[in-house]
Amino acid sequence: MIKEIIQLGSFTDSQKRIITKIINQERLSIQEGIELFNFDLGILGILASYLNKIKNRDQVYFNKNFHIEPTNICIYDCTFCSYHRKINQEGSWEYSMEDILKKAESYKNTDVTEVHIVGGVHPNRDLHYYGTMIKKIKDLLPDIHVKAFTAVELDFMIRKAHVSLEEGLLLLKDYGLNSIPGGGAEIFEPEIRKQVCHEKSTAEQWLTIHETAHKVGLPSNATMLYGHIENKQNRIDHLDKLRELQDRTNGFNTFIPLKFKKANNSLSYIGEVNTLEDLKMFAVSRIYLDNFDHIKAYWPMLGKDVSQISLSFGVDDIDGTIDDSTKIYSMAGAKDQKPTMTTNELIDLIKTAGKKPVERDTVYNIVKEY
Ligand code: V47
Ligand code: SF4
Repeated sequence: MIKEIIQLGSFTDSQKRIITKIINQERLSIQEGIELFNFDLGILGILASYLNKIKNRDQVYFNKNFHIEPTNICIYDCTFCSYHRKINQEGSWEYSMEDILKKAESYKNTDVTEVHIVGGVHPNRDLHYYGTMIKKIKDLLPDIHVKAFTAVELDFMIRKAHVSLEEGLLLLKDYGLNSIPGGGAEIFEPEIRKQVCHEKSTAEQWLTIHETAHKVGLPSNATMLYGHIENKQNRIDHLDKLRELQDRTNGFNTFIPLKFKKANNSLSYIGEVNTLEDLKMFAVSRIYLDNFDHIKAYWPMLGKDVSQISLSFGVDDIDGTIDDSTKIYSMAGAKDQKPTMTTNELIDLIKTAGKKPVERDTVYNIVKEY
């Protein structure tokens, strides 16, 4: 196998060593991770697919989900974000509890398994407000999995309630929180973080919140915002911190590389990276994060076509049906302005890529194989 792959191109000695390590499933160093970006895309695809096949065979996961975005009012001002507004600013929204429960109620007697709740960091809403929201949603939809609040939202709401991080997470768990989404991680490198989200929770805080969540029995996802002002070293350093935490807790379900989308934000002038770079990012993530079972391509951000192609670059999950319930990416210029996929569309997308569609719940229990 190693020989066959090496015969496919002309590689430096160092690249040959890296290929050999990957095929033998040995862990790559930070330096080797950075070097991966210099590989030909086709070879990266082969290597990432090889590792993905060992972990997931030909299975590609999706779920039936919807989002609730209670507000886009946010105390922060991340430069990449097209979504946030100040109180009373044009384009702001703040749904009432009644609106939110009406939305949840519309999923009664459906086979949706997950609600993903995420929004701006509202100055006046605290842990008990959001906890009550979760509890009332669970009263309406007792079997739904509530994946809610980025570490940045949690950081604020828990501090506002004057309880410790662990107490805050346990309180939310008691209200019905089941897991934590991966947002707010952006890029951990302090200098870059200062330029893209200087006010909000630090990298250390993000990592501590996820570590504590894992400790109290709340699994979570991890993300990285790529394709803005960060460099390759920053990306691998970020992955390395996630890999290190996963070694200690094994609490991450999946890693989601989030591509910077340029419309309507202060970083628009940078533009967006091309598809080749997206595919490299997915393949490198699959190769470097040897202790993550799953790599997700979030189709509302990436588009359906590129998400489908990513299945040949180490990706084994494309998120879910969404049902036109999120605005984060449409406001940043994503192609699908009303993101929705029926189950049949998801199945078809996966099957045409030569893979096996598997409906999962949030924590990767199999719901149905197609
Ligand atoms: O933290 C905001 C990102 C995140 C832009 O856990 C942007 O399953 C690109 O975390 N361009 C929130 N990205 C969303 C998120 C998420 C999404 C899908 C699935 C899961 C999961 C989590 O959205 C933010 C930020 O990194 N974001 N604006 C933008 N212009
Ligand atoms: Fe607020 Fe999140 Fe947007 Fe930052 S990314 S401004 S924290 S909504």
